[in-house]
Amino acid sequence: MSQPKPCEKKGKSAELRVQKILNKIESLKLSNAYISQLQLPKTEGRMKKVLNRNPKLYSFITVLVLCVGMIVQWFMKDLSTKNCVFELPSASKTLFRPPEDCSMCIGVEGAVRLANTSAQEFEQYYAYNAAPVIVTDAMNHWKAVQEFSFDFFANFYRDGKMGKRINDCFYFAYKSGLNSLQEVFSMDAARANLSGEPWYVGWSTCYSEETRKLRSYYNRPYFLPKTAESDMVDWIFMGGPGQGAHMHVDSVKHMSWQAQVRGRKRWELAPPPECLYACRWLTFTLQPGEILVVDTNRWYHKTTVLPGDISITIGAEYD
Ligand SMILES: O=C(O)CCC(=O)C(=O)O
Repeated sequence: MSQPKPCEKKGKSAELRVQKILNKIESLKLSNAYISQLQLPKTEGRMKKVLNRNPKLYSFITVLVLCVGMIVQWFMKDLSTKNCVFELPSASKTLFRPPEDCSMCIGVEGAVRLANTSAQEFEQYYAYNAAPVIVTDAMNHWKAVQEFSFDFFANFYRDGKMGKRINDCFYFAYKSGLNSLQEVFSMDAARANLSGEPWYVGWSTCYSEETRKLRSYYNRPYFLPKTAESDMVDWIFMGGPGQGAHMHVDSVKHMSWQAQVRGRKRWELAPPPECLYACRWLTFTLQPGEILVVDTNRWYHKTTVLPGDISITIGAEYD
Protein backbone atom coordinates (compact mmCIF):
# COMPACT_ATOMS: atom_id res chain seq x y z
CA MET A 1 0.00 0.00 0.00
CA SER A 2 1.44 3.45 -0.86
CA GLN A 3 1.95 6.18 1.76
CA PRO A 4 -0.79 8.88 1.95
CA LYS A 5 0.36 12.19 0.37
CA PRO A 6 0.62 15.29 2.66
CA CYS A 7 -2.61 16.81 1.23
CA GLU A 8 -4.45 13.51 1.78
CA LYS A 9 -3.19 13.55 5.40
CA LYS A 10 -4.48 17.11 5.82
CA GLY A 11 -7.84 16.08 4.32
CA LYS A 12 -8.10 13.15 6.73
CA SER A 13 -7.29 15.25 9.81
CA ALA A 14 -9.82 17.93 8.70
CA GLU A 15 -12.43 15.21 8.28
CA LEU A 16 -11.68 13.93 11.79
CA ARG A 17 -11.98 17.43 13.22
CA VAL A 18 -15.34 18.00 11.54
CA GLN A 19 -16.54 14.64 12.81
CA LYS A 20 -15.45 15.60 16.35
CA ILE A 21 -17.37 18.90 16.12
CA LEU A 22 -20.46 17.09 14.86
CA ASN A 23 -20.21 14.59 17.74
CA LYS A 24 -19.89 17.47 20.21
CA ILE A 25 -22.97 19.21 18.74
CA GLU A 26 -24.86 15.94 18.92
CA SER A 27 -23.92 15.47 22.59
CA LEU A 28 -24.96 19.07 23.46
CA LYS A 29 -28.35 18.61 21.70
CA LEU A 30 -28.17 22.11 20.12
CA SER A 31 -31.02 23.15 17.82
CA ASN A 32 -30.36 23.85 14.12
CA ALA A 33 -31.57 27.46 14.57
CA TYR A 34 -28.96 28.00 17.30
CA ILE A 35 -26.19 26.40 15.27
CA SER A 36 -26.96 28.55 12.23
CA GLN A 37 -26.48 31.70 14.36
CA LEU A 38 -22.99 30.75 15.49
CA GLN A 39 -20.17 33.03 14.25
CA LEU A 40 -17.17 31.55 12.48
CA PRO A 41 -14.52 34.17 13.36
CA LYS A 42 -11.58 32.16 12.09
CA THR A 43 -13.09 31.62 8.64
CA GLU A 44 -14.17 35.27 8.48
CA GLY A 45 -10.66 36.40 9.46
CA ARG A 46 -9.04 34.14 6.89
CA MET A 47 -11.40 35.44 4.21
CA LYS A 48 -10.46 39.03 5.05
CA LYS A 49 -6.76 38.15 4.84
CA VAL A 50 -7.24 36.52 1.41
CA LEU A 51 -9.16 39.56 0.17
CA ASN A 52 -6.59 42.03 1.55
CA ARG A 53 -3.84 40.15 -0.24
CA ASN A 54 -5.86 40.11 -3.54
CA PRO A 55 -7.25 43.59 -4.20
CA LYS A 56 -8.35 42.50 -7.71
CA LEU A 57 -10.39 39.63 -6.24
CA TYR A 58 -11.86 42.07 -3.72
CA SER A 59 -12.97 44.48 -6.50
CA PHE A 60 -14.34 41.60 -8.56
CA ILE A 61 -16.45 40.33 -5.65
CA THR A 62 -17.70 43.87 -4.89
CA VAL A 63 -18.77 44.40 -8.52
CA LEU A 64 -20.38 40.94 -8.60
CA VAL A 65 -22.37 41.62 -5.41
CA LEU A 66 -23.49 45.00 -6.79
CA CYS A 67 -24.59 43.45 -10.09
CA VAL A 68 -26.48 40.63 -8.39
CA GLY A 69 -28.17 43.21 -6.13
CA MET A 70 -29.22 45.30 -9.12
CA ILE A 71 -30.57 42.27 -11.00
CA VAL A 72 -32.56 41.11 -7.96
CA GLN A 73 -33.98 44.63 -7.52
CA TRP A 74 -34.93 44.76 -11.21
CA PHE A 75 -36.72 41.40 -10.96
CA MET A 76 -38.53 42.46 -7.81
CA LYS A 77 -39.75 45.65 -9.55
CA ASP A 78 -40.85 43.54 -12.50
CA LEU A 79 -42.64 41.11 -10.21
CA SER A 80 -44.90 43.83 -8.90
CA THR A 81 -46.19 44.69 -12.37
CA LYS A 82 -46.06 41.45 -14.37
CA ASN A 83 -47.40 37.97 -13.97
CA CYS A 84 -44.07 36.33 -14.79
CA VAL A 85 -40.51 37.04 -13.71
CA PHE A 86 -39.05 35.64 -16.92
CA GLU A 87 -40.69 36.33 -20.23
CA LEU A 88 -39.13 34.01 -22.80
CA PRO A 89 -38.55 35.64 -26.19
CA SER A 90 -41.37 34.50 -28.46
CA ALA A 91 -38.87 32.98 -30.93
CA SER A 92 -37.60 30.61 -28.23
CA LYS A 93 -41.17 29.53 -27.42
CA THR A 94 -41.65 28.67 -31.10
CA LEU A 95 -38.33 26.79 -31.21
CA PHE A 96 -39.14 24.63 -28.19
CA ARG A 97 -42.73 23.90 -29.29
CA PRO A 98 -43.41 20.14 -29.27
CA PRO A 99 -44.04 18.71 -32.78
CA GLU A 100 -47.69 18.63 -33.89
CA ASP A 101 -49.66 15.61 -34.90
CA CYS A 102 -50.43 16.54 -38.55
CA SER A 103 -53.88 14.95 -38.38
CA MET A 104 -54.87 18.41 -37.04
CA CYS A 105 -54.58 19.85 -40.56
CA ILE A 106 -54.60 16.93 -43.02
CA GLY A 107 -57.63 17.35 -45.30
CA VAL A 108 -58.45 20.87 -44.04
CA GLU A 109 -59.11 22.85 -47.22
CA GLY A 110 -60.35 26.15 -45.81
CA ALA A 111 -62.46 27.77 -43.10
CA VAL A 112 -66.01 26.43 -42.79
CA ARG A 113 -68.74 29.14 -42.65
CA LEU A 114 -71.65 28.49 -40.32
CA ALA A 115 -74.85 30.25 -39.22
CA ASN A 116 -77.76 29.34 -37.01
CA THR A 117 -75.77 26.74 -35.14
CA SER A 118 -76.27 25.76 -31.51
CA ALA A 119 -73.88 25.55 -28.59
CA GLN A 120 -74.40 21.79 -28.58
CA GLU A 121 -73.70 21.33 -32.30
CA PHE A 122 -70.74 23.69 -32.09
CA GLU A 123 -69.28 21.82 -29.16
CA GLN A 124 -69.69 18.47 -30.87
CA TYR A 125 -68.18 19.36 -34.25
CA TYR A 126 -66.19 22.58 -34.09
CA ALA A 127 -65.30 24.05 -30.69
CA TYR A 128 -62.21 21.96 -29.98
CA ASN A 129 -61.33 20.98 -33.52
CA ALA A 130 -58.24 22.47 -35.12
CA ALA A 131 -60.05 23.32 -38.39
CA PRO A 132 -60.90 27.04 -38.52
CA VAL A 133 -64.62 27.97 -38.45
CA ILE A 134 -66.34 31.27 -39.21
CA VAL A 135 -69.73 31.96 -37.62
CA THR A 136 -71.57 34.62 -39.61
CA ASP A 137 -74.55 35.46 -37.39
CA ALA A 138 -73.14 35.87 -33.88
CA MET A 139 -72.76 39.62 -33.64
CA ASN A 140 -76.41 40.64 -33.97
CA HIS A 141 -77.36 43.24 -31.35
CA TRP A 142 -73.78 43.97 -30.30
CA LYS A 143 -73.46 47.63 -29.30
CA ALA A 144 -69.79 47.36 -30.31
CA VAL A 145 -70.74 47.33 -34.00
CA GLN A 146 -72.10 50.90 -33.74
CA GLU A 147 -69.84 52.20 -30.98
CA PHE A 148 -66.31 50.88 -31.51
CA SER A 149 -63.97 53.32 -33.23
CA PHE A 150 -60.53 54.82 -32.65
CA ASP A 151 -62.19 57.62 -30.64
CA PHE A 152 -64.18 55.16 -28.53
CA PHE A 153 -60.98 53.46 -27.32
CA ALA A 154 -59.12 56.76 -27.04
CA ASN A 155 -61.80 58.08 -24.68
CA PHE A 156 -62.05 54.76 -22.86
CA TYR A 157 -58.33 54.72 -22.03
CA ARG A 158 -57.36 58.36 -22.13
CA ASP A 159 -59.87 59.66 -19.63
CA GLY A 160 -60.46 56.61 -17.47
CA LYS A 161 -58.07 55.54 -14.75
CA MET A 162 -57.24 52.44 -16.85
CA GLY A 163 -55.17 54.77 -19.06
CA LYS A 164 -52.50 55.07 -16.41
CA ARG A 165 -52.23 51.36 -15.79
CA ILE A 166 -52.81 49.87 -19.21
CA ASN A 167 -49.18 49.26 -20.16
CA ASP A 168 -48.86 46.62 -17.47
CA CYS A 169 -50.33 43.99 -19.81
CA PHE A 170 -49.76 42.79 -23.35
CA TYR A 171 -49.26 45.31 -26.09
CA PHE A 172 -48.12 44.67 -29.68
CA ALA A 173 -46.78 47.61 -31.64
CA TYR A 174 -46.16 45.63 -34.86
CA LYS A 175 -44.64 48.08 -37.37
CA SER A 176 -46.44 51.17 -36.05
CA GLY A 177 -43.53 52.59 -34.08
CA LEU A 178 -46.07 53.35 -31.33
CA ASN A 179 -44.54 51.96 -28.17
CA SER A 180 -47.51 52.00 -25.83
CA LEU A 181 -51.26 52.55 -25.74
CA GLN A 182 -50.55 56.04 -24.45
CA GLU A 183 -48.66 56.73 -27.67
CA VAL A 184 -51.46 55.15 -29.74
CA PHE A 185 -54.07 57.43 -28.21
CA SER A 186 -51.83 60.48 -28.47
CA MET A 187 -51.30 60.20 -32.24
CA ASP A 188 -52.45 63.10 -34.38
CA ALA A 189 -55.95 63.13 -35.88
CA ALA A 190 -54.75 62.56 -39.47
CA ARG A 191 -52.89 59.40 -38.53
CA ALA A 192 -55.76 58.20 -36.34
CA ASN A 193 -58.14 58.68 -39.31
CA LEU A 194 -55.84 56.53 -41.44
CA SER A 195 -54.70 59.39 -43.68
CA GLY A 196 -51.21 59.59 -42.14
CA GLU A 197 -48.52 56.99 -41.55
CA PRO A 198 -50.14 53.50 -41.47
CA TRP A 199 -50.44 51.69 -38.14
CA TYR A 200 -51.78 48.50 -36.58
CA VAL A 201 -51.63 47.56 -32.90
CA GLY A 202 -53.01 44.95 -30.52
CA TRP A 203 -53.41 44.69 -26.78
CA SER A 204 -55.09 42.70 -24.05
CA THR A 205 -57.25 43.99 -21.29
CA CYS A 206 -55.56 43.94 -17.94
CA TYR A 207 -58.08 44.52 -15.19
CA SER A 208 -61.48 42.96 -14.47
CA GLU A 209 -63.08 46.38 -14.31
CA GLU A 210 -61.76 47.25 -17.79
CA THR A 211 -62.88 43.89 -19.27
CA ARG A 212 -66.31 44.16 -17.61
CA LYS A 213 -66.85 47.66 -19.00
CA LEU A 214 -65.82 46.63 -22.51
CA ARG A 215 -67.97 43.50 -22.36
CA SER A 216 -71.06 45.65 -21.95
CA TYR A 217 -70.58 46.38 -25.70
CA TYR A 218 -70.55 42.73 -26.82
CA ASN A 219 -71.84 39.37 -25.67
CA ARG A 220 -70.33 36.00 -25.15
CA PRO A 221 -70.80 34.38 -28.61
CA TYR A 222 -74.01 32.32 -28.46
CA PHE A 223 -72.36 29.26 -30.06
CA LEU A 224 -69.69 28.70 -27.37
CA PRO A 225 -70.21 25.46 -25.41
CA LYS A 226 -72.29 26.07 -22.27
CA THR A 227 -69.49 24.77 -20.06
CA ALA A 228 -66.73 26.80 -21.73
CA GLU A 229 -65.22 29.48 -19.56
CA SER A 230 -63.18 32.54 -20.49
CA ASP A 231 -60.62 34.42 -18.39
CA MET A 232 -61.26 38.07 -17.62
CA VAL A 233 -58.92 38.97 -20.47
CA ASP A 234 -59.98 40.10 -23.94
CA TRP A 235 -57.82 41.01 -26.92
CA ILE A 236 -58.27 44.00 -29.20
CA PHE A 237 -56.58 44.49 -32.59
CA MET A 238 -57.03 47.75 -34.44
CA GLY A 239 -55.50 49.48 -37.44
CA GLY A 240 -55.64 50.43 -41.07
CA PRO A 241 -55.46 48.78 -44.51
CA GLY A 242 -52.24 47.11 -45.57
CA GLN A 243 -51.24 46.50 -41.95
CA GLY A 244 -51.57 43.46 -39.71
CA ALA A 245 -49.84 40.84 -37.64
CA HIS A 246 -46.72 39.10 -39.01
CA MET A 247 -46.66 35.30 -39.36
CA HIS A 248 -46.39 33.72 -35.91
CA VAL A 249 -47.81 31.01 -33.68
CA ASP A 250 -49.21 31.72 -30.23
CA SER A 251 -48.53 30.05 -26.93
CA VAL A 252 -51.74 30.97 -25.18
CA LYS A 253 -53.68 28.51 -23.06
CA HIS A 254 -56.74 27.79 -25.17
CA MET A 255 -58.69 28.09 -28.42
CA SER A 256 -59.93 31.57 -29.18
CA TRP A 257 -62.68 33.45 -31.00
CA GLN A 258 -61.97 36.67 -32.89
CA ALA A 259 -64.89 38.95 -33.79
CA GLN A 260 -64.42 41.22 -36.80
CA VAL A 261 -66.38 44.21 -35.48
CA ARG A 262 -65.33 46.61 -38.25
CA GLY A 263 -63.32 46.41 -41.46
CA ARG A 264 -62.18 43.36 -43.42
CA LYS A 265 -59.14 41.30 -42.62
CA ARG A 266 -57.38 38.59 -44.60
CA TRP A 267 -56.09 35.64 -42.60
CA GLU A 268 -53.35 33.34 -43.78
CA LEU A 269 -52.97 30.13 -41.81
CA ALA A 270 -49.87 28.02 -42.30
CA PRO A 271 -49.58 24.48 -40.97
CA PRO A 272 -46.79 23.88 -38.43
CA PRO A 273 -43.43 23.39 -40.27
CA GLU A 274 -43.40 19.64 -39.60
CA CYS A 275 -46.75 19.36 -41.49
CA LEU A 276 -45.91 21.59 -44.47
CA TYR A 277 -45.84 18.63 -46.90
CA ALA A 278 -49.01 17.04 -45.52
CA CYS A 279 -51.27 20.07 -45.11
CA ARG A 280 -52.45 23.09 -47.05
CA TRP A 281 -51.83 26.77 -46.44
CA LEU A 282 -55.25 28.44 -45.93
CA THR A 283 -56.33 31.96 -46.86
CA PHE A 284 -59.72 33.54 -46.18
CA THR A 285 -61.23 36.96 -45.48
CA LEU A 286 -63.16 37.81 -42.36
CA GLN A 287 -66.01 40.22 -43.12
CA PRO A 288 -67.47 42.68 -40.58
CA GLY A 289 -69.97 40.82 -38.39
CA GLU A 290 -68.15 37.46 -38.62
CA ILE A 291 -66.45 35.56 -35.80
CA LEU A 292 -63.48 33.31 -36.47
CA VAL A 293 -62.72 30.37 -34.19
CA VAL A 294 -59.19 29.07 -34.64
CA ASP A 295 -56.51 27.38 -32.61
CA THR A 296 -53.76 29.99 -32.89
CA ASN A 297 -51.47 27.77 -30.83
CA ARG A 298 -51.31 25.23 -33.65
CA TRP A 299 -51.81 27.21 -36.86
CA TYR A 300 -49.18 29.79 -37.74
CA HIS A 301 -51.10 32.91 -38.73
CA LYS A 302 -50.69 36.28 -40.39
CA THR A 303 -53.31 38.98 -40.91
CA THR A 304 -53.68 41.89 -43.34
CA VAL A 305 -56.37 44.57 -43.16
CA LEU A 306 -58.01 44.98 -46.57
CA PRO A 307 -58.76 48.36 -48.19
CA GLY A 308 -61.68 50.30 -46.72
CA ASP A 309 -62.68 50.83 -43.11
CA ILE A 310 -60.46 50.66 -40.03
CA SER A 311 -60.25 47.07 -38.75
CA ILE A 312 -61.34 46.48 -35.15
CA THR A 313 -61.34 42.95 -33.75
CA ILE A 314 -62.24 41.79 -30.29
CA GLY A 315 -61.49 38.29 -29.09
CA ALA A 316 -61.01 35.98 -26.14
CA GLU A 317 -59.90 32.50 -25.26
CA TYR A 318 -62.28 29.79 -24.05
CA ASP A 319 -61.58 26.44 -22.45
O1 LIG B 1 -56.11 39.88 -35.43
C1 LIG B 1 -54.91 40.02 -35.72
O2 LIG B 1 -54.53 40.80 -36.56
C2 LIG B 1 -53.87 39.19 -35.07
C3 LIG B 1 -54.42 38.16 -34.17
C4 LIG B 1 -53.35 37.32 -33.65
O3 LIG B 1 -52.23 37.34 -34.08
C5 LIG B 1 -53.63 36.42 -32.57
O4 LIG B 1 -54.75 36.36 -32.09
O5 LIG B 1 -52.69 35.71 -32.17
